[in-house]
Amino acid sequence: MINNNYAVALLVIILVALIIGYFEFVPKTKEMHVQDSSSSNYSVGMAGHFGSVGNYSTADFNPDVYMKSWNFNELPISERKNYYKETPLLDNTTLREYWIYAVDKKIEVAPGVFFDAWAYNNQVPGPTIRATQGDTIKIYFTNNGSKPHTVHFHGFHPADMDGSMSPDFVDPGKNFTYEFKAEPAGVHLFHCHSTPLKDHISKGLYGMFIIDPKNSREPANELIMIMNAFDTNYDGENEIYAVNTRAFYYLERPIKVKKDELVRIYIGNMVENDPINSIHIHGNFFDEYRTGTRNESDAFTDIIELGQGERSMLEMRFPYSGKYMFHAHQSEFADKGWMSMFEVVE
Ligand SMILES: [Cu+2]
Repeated sequence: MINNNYAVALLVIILVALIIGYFEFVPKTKEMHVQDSSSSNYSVGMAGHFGSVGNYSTADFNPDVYMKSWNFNELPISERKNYYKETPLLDNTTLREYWIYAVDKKIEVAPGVFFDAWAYNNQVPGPTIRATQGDTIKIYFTNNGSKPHTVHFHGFHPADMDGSMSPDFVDPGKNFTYEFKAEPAGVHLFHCHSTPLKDHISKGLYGMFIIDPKNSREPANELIMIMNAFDTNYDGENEIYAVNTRAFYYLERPIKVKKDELVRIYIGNMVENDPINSIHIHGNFFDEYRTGTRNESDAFTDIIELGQGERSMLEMRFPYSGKYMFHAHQSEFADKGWMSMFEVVE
């Protein structure tokens, strides 16, 4: 009899514990493991759980590789020649030819969160194009996507190379060749200029365009960063913010730099739906060269703000080893993915 009472009491305790456990645990689990792009609770779950944000289920885009690549130099030679060719010219400049295509592509912007993007060469941001001032750039553009697209470059070029007016729109299945001289030296961008422009940019059709000055810059650990964001539920607001597409990616995998080495960041802002973005670096200050067009530093600071389409070149040396955050100083953006880390090593 006593044994039966004990058994019943034990059963009741176990049941109560299970019920409490369910309500305590399950809602948190749902926040941390969103599997579709319709939930706007994603960031709420992520912000407080820095240790669990690195498990991307696809490996088709690597922000570490993107950050340090240009002119398809991340590819083996046999594959690279399908997208890039350089030819020395008699005037000591270089002809640089690129094969760029647009495509509809599902991309993973946070672990398990997918976004129906439009992408150049299967990636967001598109491949970085880099030349020296005075070089000739030729872009063989093919539109393999479902909407009319273009490639519009910042910098000097003739009007018919601007890729912005409706006669310039390249229909699906068609192609166009852009040709111009790389001018002026600096940190620029390229992006689709088809309409509605807001859609074509926020869907992911943009990339970095770097023009090095004729007298090359001091060697540095160079990092390419495009601040971007994704409206995953199409409500006109962004649910995910990042540098180089993947939320919290560099927080989980800190960017390694050496103590005292020169670090140079080429950064641009392509965030839609928010008028301004920023980058703030902990434990250090940097020289800012706005648009990278002049040799004199425009500011010595630890934060800059950039409107959409703006970009900058930042140079710094870390005096101490250790881990240092860098992130948007708009706290909401930081909580929703635009939070990253440097690891300074001896
Ligand atoms: Cu477009």
